Amino acid sequence: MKIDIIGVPIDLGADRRGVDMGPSAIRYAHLQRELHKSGWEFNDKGNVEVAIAEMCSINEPNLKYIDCIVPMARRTAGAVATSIQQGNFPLVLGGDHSIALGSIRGAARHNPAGTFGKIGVIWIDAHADFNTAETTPSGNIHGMPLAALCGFGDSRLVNLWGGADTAPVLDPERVAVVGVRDLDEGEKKNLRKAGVLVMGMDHIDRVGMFKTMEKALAQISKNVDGIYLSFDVDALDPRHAPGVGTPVTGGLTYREAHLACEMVAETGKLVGMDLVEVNPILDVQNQTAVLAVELAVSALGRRIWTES
Ligand SMILES: [Mn+2]
Repeated sequence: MKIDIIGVPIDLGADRRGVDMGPSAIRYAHLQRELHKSGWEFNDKGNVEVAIAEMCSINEPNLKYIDCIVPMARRTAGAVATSIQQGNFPLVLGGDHSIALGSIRGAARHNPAGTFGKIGVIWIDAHADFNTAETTPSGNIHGMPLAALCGFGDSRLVNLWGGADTAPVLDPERVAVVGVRDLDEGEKKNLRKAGVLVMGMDHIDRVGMFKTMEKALAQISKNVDGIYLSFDVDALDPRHAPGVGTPVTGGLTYREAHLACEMVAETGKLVGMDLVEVNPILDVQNQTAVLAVELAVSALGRRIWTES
């Protein structure tokens, strides 16, 4: 397996500037060296072309910068689809979480069955990103990608192309959100309606990360051709990940985050991964980007000790 590194330097989906520098920060945190140490081959594909805020305008306050986000998502979907078609593993570096509109669409569209709805998703995040234009308190599109992938929300986000690909990308019953602790009221209703499995911090407190991930993986890997991991680093407690735009206290510990990634790797079904919301402007000595690199290698299968 060869890893394709794909950067998507976009901050238009978020309130805070700075996550557009996430791909640079993650590369600077020795991503290539760490992949090499584990013996994986990789290709850095560079960055997907994205507009900057000064080139775009907020025409719709409930869908800020949608006119610039949709083309970014289309390009990202194309890059990820190409990677998977070539038998490679796309490692997609954000950027804010709106990049998942493209990355997961690209992965689902070109799964081995060639149809939508055949991949399961583990979405590790402090938030569920399940708002629509109607429920969003901020208008920021990085709070909407998972809803759109499940078929909820504005048709331009649900269906980037129009035309034939009108079915939702994901079956919501093959989606689990892990680590959440900050949900909006309308978003909760959307999640219930969709039937997404929500494993909040309260659940992790009670049963632990191991059982939480066992349940999540069991649910989302039924009848799927692959699993996609979308990892928002704000899932971690801000003690470990200070460099994020929307920190929420009470998050995952360092080891809980690694355990989740290791368990995803053990399924042997992982087809691609996002690492999003690293904000070097708010970070301390690039430690959040270093953490992102460590989580990626865990998800790819590096172990502290493996008996052979
Ligand atoms: Mn997110």
